[in-house]
Amino acid sequence: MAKRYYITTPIYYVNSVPHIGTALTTLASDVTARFQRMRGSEVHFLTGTDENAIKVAEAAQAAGKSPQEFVDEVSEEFRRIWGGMNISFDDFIRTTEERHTRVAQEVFKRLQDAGHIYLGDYEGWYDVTAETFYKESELVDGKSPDGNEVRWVKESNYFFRLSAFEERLLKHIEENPDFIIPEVRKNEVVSFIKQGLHDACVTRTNAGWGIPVPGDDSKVIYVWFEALINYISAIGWPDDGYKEYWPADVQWMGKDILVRFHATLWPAMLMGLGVELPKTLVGHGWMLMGKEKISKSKGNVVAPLELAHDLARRSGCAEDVAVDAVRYYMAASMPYEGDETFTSDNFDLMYDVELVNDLSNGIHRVISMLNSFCDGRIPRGTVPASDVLDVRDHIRDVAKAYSNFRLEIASQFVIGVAGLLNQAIDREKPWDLRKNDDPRLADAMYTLAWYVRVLEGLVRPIAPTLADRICGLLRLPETRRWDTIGAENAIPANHRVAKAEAIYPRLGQKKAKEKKQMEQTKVEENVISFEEFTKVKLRIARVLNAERVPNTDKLFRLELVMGEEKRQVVAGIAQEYSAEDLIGRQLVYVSNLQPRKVRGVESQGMILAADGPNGEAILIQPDREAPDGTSVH
Ligand code: ME8
Repeated sequence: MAKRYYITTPIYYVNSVPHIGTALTTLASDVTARFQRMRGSEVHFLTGTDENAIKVAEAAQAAGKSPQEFVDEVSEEFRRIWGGMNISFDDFIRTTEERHTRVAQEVFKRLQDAGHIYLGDYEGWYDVTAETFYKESELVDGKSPDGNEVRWVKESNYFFRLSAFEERLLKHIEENPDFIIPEVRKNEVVSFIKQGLHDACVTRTNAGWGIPVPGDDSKVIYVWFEALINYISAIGWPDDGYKEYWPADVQWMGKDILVRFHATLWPAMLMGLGVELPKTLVGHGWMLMGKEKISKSKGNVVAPLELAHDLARRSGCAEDVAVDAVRYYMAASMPYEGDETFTSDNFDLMYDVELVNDLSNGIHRVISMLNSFCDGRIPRGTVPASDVLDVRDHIRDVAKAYSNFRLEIASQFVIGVAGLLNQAIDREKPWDLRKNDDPRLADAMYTLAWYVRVLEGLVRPIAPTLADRICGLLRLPETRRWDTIGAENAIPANHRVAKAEAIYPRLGQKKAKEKKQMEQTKVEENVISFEEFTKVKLRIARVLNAERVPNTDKLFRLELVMGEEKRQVVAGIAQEYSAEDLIGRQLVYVSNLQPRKVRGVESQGMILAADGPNGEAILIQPDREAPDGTSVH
């Protein structure tokens, strides 16, 4: 049997349930798995829960439950949430399972027999939150480098001779450029190893929870040491069958657990066992809230399914596609080298601009036109060669980004294709062709339907339910194989489509509708105080330059001047205004809005526009010229 494409996530501590930080790694792994399956790989996707930690036992005690009862419940909750997020894992390992404890003990024994583990005395600081040992010199103001409380531990313990692996680790990293990505993380690992590795303490006193050291019941195996083993215990190591999966093709994780654990301790353990190293370790950045990492210990968590549920409630989209909006948001804002900040405004903006305007509206327009101009059928036609070439370029770029674990880039290209679809609609103007009984209508509508089909395939790894919904509109089976995306004959002749349906209704529209209803029923509006209003700084700004944001349908990057100061904003007004219309014009600008990224471009504020009757933007301009930078009240 061909070797499987083996993908792993970290196994999560069961001291609380998943939030969008933990979900980020799992989603990244799921997108990789779904893409590789479409590529024709036999995928094996493993996730699971890390249940033997001291903090898990402490959380159980706090909940008034026995540790086993507690881990059973929380682990089940992880499964439920991953199910709700449509995570397509093939196996779920729990470190309290016999298949794991047996292998963890076997690994310990083999390393001990080979002389890699010895008995010694441990005295030092222990961070229970991160389950990590620290040297005195590593503490910052008496706390761990991450700011967690530490406690002094003095025990006789077993040590793993990590120091003996320095040279081999450095050599492996150097010879295998894809072993650790991104590059910045690799550099961190290399400098960490070069500072000198200390032997790792790999046991703790047995306090009644954990995997006992073989032959010494007074100790349990240090939770990190045995947790890492899950990646091979789940695939049946040491039985030969494990080679069907191992080495893992990609091990996804956040940067917090890469340097000390996955890129040093773990490969050294494998070297000691004589087992091959994983092919690639990806250590992505963090999702922040404000300036802090989203984390259960900080208590600033956002639960992924609640975010989806809330979106469904506010926008009116179905719950299952709301989950895909969250999946899309995570993929599109995947922090690769740096970190990303979660705000609900960013989430809403991404939803309205990318999913509603670009994707859902484009598809809706095509299906509506097929219904009204072509009797609900896709006529036989030909796609212009230039569209085929353009789209194939995009398909290649999306595939490259998925293969290189760059989800944020893949999402940009996918939405870029939605942009091309909208441009094709505006270029073909099927409504004119129809009015003039022009026979070119068949080619035009076939081309547009072909774009929708392409989008369905490209977006599938990120948003499988959304892709199914698109298939429902096209009445075509799902695209299973990547290499069929963009085939020109992908749609049977005179194929009948479904009635049009807006998959993602606009949040803005819903708000506008609600507002109208409120006015009609004379419900009192939320009032704000004068002080609250004055917090918003409005100023007159002049447009110095206007450039289209590449691969978007509606976005301009505007350079604004206000006296001495220059700012840039991204504004969705390209369908209503051209660059010539805009340059030199004075506008009203909100100058103290938190900057945010729109399609990779920083938007430092917002310009004011009214919502026209069809949702179009109508810019607000001063009645006569005022000096640039003048305050507006
Ligand atoms: O560390 N942003 O488990 P854990 C991005 N059990 N990713 C985040 C994140 C955030 N704000 N918060 C969490 C453990 N993560 C160990 C792993 S593996 C053998 C043992 C993600 O429950 C990120 O992948 O603390 C991080 O590495 C992982 O969740 C930590 O999960």
